[in-house]
Amino acid sequence: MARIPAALCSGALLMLFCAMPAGLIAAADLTFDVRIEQGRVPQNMRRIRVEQGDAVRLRWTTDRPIVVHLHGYDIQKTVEPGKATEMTFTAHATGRFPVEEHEPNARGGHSHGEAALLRIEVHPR
Ligand SMILES: [Cu+2]
Repeated sequence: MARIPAALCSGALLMLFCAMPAGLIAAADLTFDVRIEQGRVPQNMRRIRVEQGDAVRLRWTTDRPIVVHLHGYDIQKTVEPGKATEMTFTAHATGRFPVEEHEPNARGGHSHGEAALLRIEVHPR
């Protein structure tokens, strides 16, 4: 597990913290409000950056019913107009994880929209 670099660990008060895995003391609770309009997310929300161990909450709203799927973490939610729908997870796995729209198809499976709604980047701590 990642530890805080020793250079940052001067002083007796920090000793206790520095003995702990960095993820335990620095993880953040992060909430992102994501508005979908006509199946798209505003440009400035298409890349969400978090750090490993963060508790992440996405609060989705939409102007039409839509099914969103966070790949990798494999969380799927149906979002309806008029109420926020939450998607929560702890960012254990690092990497880039797209959230895509799921569209039912004729064979009873699903397909994805042409582009990801957004990507979540989980950076190593
Ligand atoms: Cu999917």
